[in-house]
Amino acid sequence: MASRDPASDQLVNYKKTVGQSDKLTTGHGAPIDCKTSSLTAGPRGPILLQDVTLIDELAHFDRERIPERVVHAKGAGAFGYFEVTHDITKYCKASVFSEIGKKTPIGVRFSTVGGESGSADTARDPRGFAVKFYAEDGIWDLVGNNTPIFFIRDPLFFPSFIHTQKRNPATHLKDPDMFWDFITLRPETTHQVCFLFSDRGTPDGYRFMNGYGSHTFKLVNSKNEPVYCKFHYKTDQGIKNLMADKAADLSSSDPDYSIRDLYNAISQGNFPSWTLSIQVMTFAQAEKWRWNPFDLTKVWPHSEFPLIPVGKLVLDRNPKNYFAEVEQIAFSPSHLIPGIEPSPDKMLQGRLFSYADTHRHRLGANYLQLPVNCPYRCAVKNYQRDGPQTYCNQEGAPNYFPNSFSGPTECPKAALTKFSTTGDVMRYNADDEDNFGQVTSFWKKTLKPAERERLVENIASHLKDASDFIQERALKNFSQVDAEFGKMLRAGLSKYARPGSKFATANL
Ligand code: HDE
Repeated sequence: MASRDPASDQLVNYKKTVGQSDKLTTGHGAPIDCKTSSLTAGPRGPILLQDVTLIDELAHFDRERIPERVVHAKGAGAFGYFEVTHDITKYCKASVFSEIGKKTPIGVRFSTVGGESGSADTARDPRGFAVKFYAEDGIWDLVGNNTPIFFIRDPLFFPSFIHTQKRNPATHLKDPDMFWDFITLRPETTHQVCFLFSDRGTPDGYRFMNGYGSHTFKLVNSKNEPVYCKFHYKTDQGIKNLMADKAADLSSSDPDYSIRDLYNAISQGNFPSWTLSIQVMTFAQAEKWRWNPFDLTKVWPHSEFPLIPVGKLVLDRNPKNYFAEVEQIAFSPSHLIPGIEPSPDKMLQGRLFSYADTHRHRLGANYLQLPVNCPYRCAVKNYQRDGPQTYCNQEGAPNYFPNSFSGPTECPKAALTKFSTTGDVMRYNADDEDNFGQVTSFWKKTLKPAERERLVENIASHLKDASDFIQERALKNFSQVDAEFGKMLRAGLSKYARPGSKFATANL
């Protein structure tokens, strides 16, 4: 037989590893005599209620699906380790960085964002890149994307923004008006939109892209001195993107392209890795910086805040079971360990709430007891008890605090660093912050001429389906990035113009 890739041979290899079949049992472990016929009264007769085998089978099947993630529903996962290569203890006391050579087990899930769990892997979309560190003192989740920035800077917009990327409530179709209406009404999206419609919007699978923690975090050292920080995880495989036509072809010929690529690479011992670095900004620098250091629509230029290398993320194990280890893996920016703290970034603050909330809905109140989520390198000791699917209920330990019976006690050393904040409480409008300055330098300095042309073409071929007035508004925004950008986009749109559209007669 012609040789196939490891993903295709998964069952063949399973058989080789396992050898003989085990005995078939019910969910309660009793042997099953027959798996081919229901229990009936006579050969054509009705089924008996006492056919426990059938009922067990159907009832379990009826409950196989859990809600898919409201965003990032389609994904691939793998496991491995993080190894420290450089000492950053002067910035951070977190256990994962404590000494060069130290290894911490990790779990990673890559994803697309807007599509459902059956959607195509090569869609133009940001990619999720979430890393779970199973540290000695708890779980640290770095729930990042393949982009250093995001579309919005206030979490109040997030549900609306996501609605515009999903389906129209009446037609159940993706809707270019919804998509471009929101984007053009909120010009702070322009930076991320340019990233998304550039070549990096369609990475060649998950191995050839970078990851970014994106937000500003706070690192704290053993003297409790804080600095602000951003995390970058750069691919050691090099960046590889798919051109738009290839990505579109793969959407139909191999919609699971990225999952397959990751699984096969790891199976073949070709372990992908990423170099983790940080950027550091002192509190004094943050106060004087020309941009808001907590604005997620902005990068910190490397020329001002150089990358400081920290270590390597290596993926060397495929999941043994996708549902158990990937569908049920639950990341949250609120899963932090001593030494890593949130900054005032409003988007991060919103996310600190949202993730554990969605996990309680999607996986249940005890989602942290699932093997893939539990902090297995340390013991969980607290006063939470019971609830659905309780597995570790802390035996006979007291379930109230304070108590006189050796229940767990506080660790004052784990306190967050003190910080002061002042200001009038109100809803601050951040519309007028600079929405275009960094995009202009992306357009002029980062992109090469051919890349600019592809960016314009990728936008035009999508924007063309929106209403004319929305296309006009988009042109106005992109022209503020650079007049040439606006001109090229107008020309691009006129190529696709619908008969009667004002772009058909555009004055070029
Ligand atoms: Fe997420 N996001 N997000 N997000 N996000 C989710 O959590 C949310 C944001 C990211 O592989 C959800 O478990 C809000 C930025 C990744 O399991 C949900 C806001 C970044 C994943 C959620 C953001 C991300 C998610 C859906 C604005 C990059 C997949 C299911 C304040 C820095 C993780 C789930 C995985 C998933 C909320 C914005 C990355 C609903 C409210 C910015 C990689 O909780």
